[in-house]
Amino acid sequence: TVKYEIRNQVAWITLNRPNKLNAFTEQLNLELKEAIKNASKDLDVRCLVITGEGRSFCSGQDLEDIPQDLDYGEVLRSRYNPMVMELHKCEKPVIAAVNGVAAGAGMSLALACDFRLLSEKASFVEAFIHIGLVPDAGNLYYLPRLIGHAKALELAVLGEKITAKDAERFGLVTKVIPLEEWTEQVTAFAERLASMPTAAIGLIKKNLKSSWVSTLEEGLEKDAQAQRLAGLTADHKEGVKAFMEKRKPVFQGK
Ligand code: LHQ
Repeated sequence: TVKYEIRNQVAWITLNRPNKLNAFTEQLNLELKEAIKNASKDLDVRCLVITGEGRSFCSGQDLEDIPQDLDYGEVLRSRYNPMVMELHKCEKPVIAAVNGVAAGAGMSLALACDFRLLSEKASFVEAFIHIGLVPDAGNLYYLPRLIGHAKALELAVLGEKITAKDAERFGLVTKVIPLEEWTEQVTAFAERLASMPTAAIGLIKKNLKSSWVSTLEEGLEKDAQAQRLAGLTADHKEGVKAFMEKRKPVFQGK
């Protein structure tokens, strides 16, 4: 239910249940988690792209496949939370290439990624409220951090369809891409990230996340620790050397 391909140091992870708009089953949760884990540790991968097959990104939990033997808390703990944590731990840039609707936990998945590229026809739906549930899988953690408390509350409670344009307006997306340029632009963006100083990107991700729970003093110390590591990389040496030689740097991701 997940396609996994590596091209030019980019891991392409495609949710593949198009007839159900790529709704989550236990199998899909598991395969996605494994794909993220594999890409995170594969030395040949320097960027991850998560996207959906067909006309949708992901429609959230498959409502025909809600397990009867577990309460929802356990469904989240056993199937969704490990997947979100795998993304959280990933030290490489992760792009959600939102090709169509991202609803419920499908929206949560996109929020947990570092970049959101949206096709013109993509949309977000906080579908949970329409079936009397609450946003889960990290949705209420990421959303206020991305767009602020007031807007997060509005979206989560009202559950209205958020068009790509709306999402762009309130800062939820990196870029909205015209349909005819979709594959080309997503590929170019992913390959650009894959050619950047990967270790430094990992350190930026780590320190940005911890900034939410750090004092300034702690943050300054984390800057120092991260810069010590970044300063020891071959990519840093190459960056300075290329600058001096007035040429484009060639980074190796370490
Ligand atoms: C679907 C689904 C779907 C099954 C489309 N399931 N078939 C919850 C519970 C417990 C624990 C864990 O956590 C969660 C987390 C959650 O994610 S809760 C939220 C679950 N998701 C939803 O409530 C979204 C339900 N889907 C929709 O609201 C719409 O389908 C959206 C807005 C996604 C797309 O609308 P349309 O573009 O109009 O497409 P459609 O509704 O016609 O759907 C196409 C087909 O896909 C249709 O089947 P059919 O046989 O009629 O062609 C849908 O039944 C099926 N489908 N989402 N989540």
